[in-house]
Amino acid sequence: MKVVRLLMGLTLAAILFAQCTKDDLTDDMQEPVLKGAELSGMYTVTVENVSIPYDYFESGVQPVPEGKTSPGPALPGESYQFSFHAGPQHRLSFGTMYGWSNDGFFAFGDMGISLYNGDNPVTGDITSMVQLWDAGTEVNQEPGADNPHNGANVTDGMVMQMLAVGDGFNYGSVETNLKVTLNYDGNNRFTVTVDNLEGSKTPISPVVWVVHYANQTPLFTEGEMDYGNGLEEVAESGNPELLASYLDMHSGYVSPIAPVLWVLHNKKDKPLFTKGMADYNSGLEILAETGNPEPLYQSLMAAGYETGFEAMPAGSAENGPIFPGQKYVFTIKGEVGQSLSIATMLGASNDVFFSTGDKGIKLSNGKAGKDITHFIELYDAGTEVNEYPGAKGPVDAEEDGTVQTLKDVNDGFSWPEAPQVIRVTIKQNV
Ligand SMILES: [Ca+2]
Ligand SMILES: [Ca+2]
Ligand SMILES: [Ca+2]
Ligand SMILES: [Ca+2]
Repeated sequence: MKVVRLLMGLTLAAILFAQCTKDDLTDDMQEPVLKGAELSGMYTVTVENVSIPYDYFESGVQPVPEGKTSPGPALPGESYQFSFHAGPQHRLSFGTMYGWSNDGFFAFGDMGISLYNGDNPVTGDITSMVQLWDAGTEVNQEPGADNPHNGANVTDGMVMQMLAVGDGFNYGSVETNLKVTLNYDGNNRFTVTVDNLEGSKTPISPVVWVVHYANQTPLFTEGEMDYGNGLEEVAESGNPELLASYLDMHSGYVSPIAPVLWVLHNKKDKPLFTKGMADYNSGLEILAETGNPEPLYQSLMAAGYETGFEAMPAGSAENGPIFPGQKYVFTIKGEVGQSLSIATMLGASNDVFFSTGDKGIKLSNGKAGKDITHFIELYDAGTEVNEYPGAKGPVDAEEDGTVQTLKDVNDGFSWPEAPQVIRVTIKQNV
């Protein structure tokens, strides 16, 4: 589903770009819109984060037991395996039905588990972090293959640990039924194996999983009613579809945009970088790797440029990056014919930044706001090795590269297109 949506998004973007080439738009920008207007003035620039604000990072379902070719339960002696990406800021939650129960499921605590211990990925046997839960959506009956599982529907029950329910039935301990192992594959990728042990008392259902953030309870909240997003179906029938599609709709890459640096210059100058050449070592590396524009700003000031940066989101009293729905608004004093370059870090990256390119864009007359997003591209500073988008690990690796568009880097990752994250408009104040 997500693949389809992503492809649709890319197709749409391709169509939009196909309608006008960069040169057409540059020509248009050079055309004075207001004949006879003042040839200098203030411009207001607005930089917005237009990303879709997904709640979670990644999600999925593994419906096929290892070694099988079609979806189905994992019987005793069988297992499920699934892989995902995560950084130190992420947590993992999953759910799988205790098949021979009415509404029992195995899961971590409601906030999931951390995947890093300081700088080190967590690996090994994590079975002790798994518990058996009662979804609170069906009256319990004796677990087991030969017992009826036609308990009455419950509409006001709470999700609780089975141990706390105290129904008197013997489900076996988690350790006698399951073994859950976490493996680190490198490059921010983990693989989880859920072994349904030979001596297990029950089959288990396809595993639904989600990689999320701290303080989120994506599958359930202990002591509260089921959310109605599909966990009831997982816990009562082992059907993962509803929950998996809900999580899929709410999972994806989201990045903040860092404070925006701007500089005015002559059209022949390339004050920020030269495409295809190493970073000038005047502050772009810091901007691209940490989001801090100040060292680059200081260098440009020292070199005599008209420059500045905006670090305070509109309507906020504190400096910080802009998240989806937020924007920076700032004013620059420029002259028609001067070039404007901007640079701002794509927050959830190693050294990727948005820029108008090494030549910048030409300021023109016109009090109507112009959307200049089509001049903005994502660049890689060539100073830190890229990692899986949004799952940056704790250790950084120096990169001895050149500044180039992210497209030209070809790092094999699927990054967003610039207009999926940023919108930049400029308006001349008359
Ligand atoms: Ca129950
Ligand atoms: Ca029910
Ligand atoms: Ca570096
Ligand atoms: Ca890089």
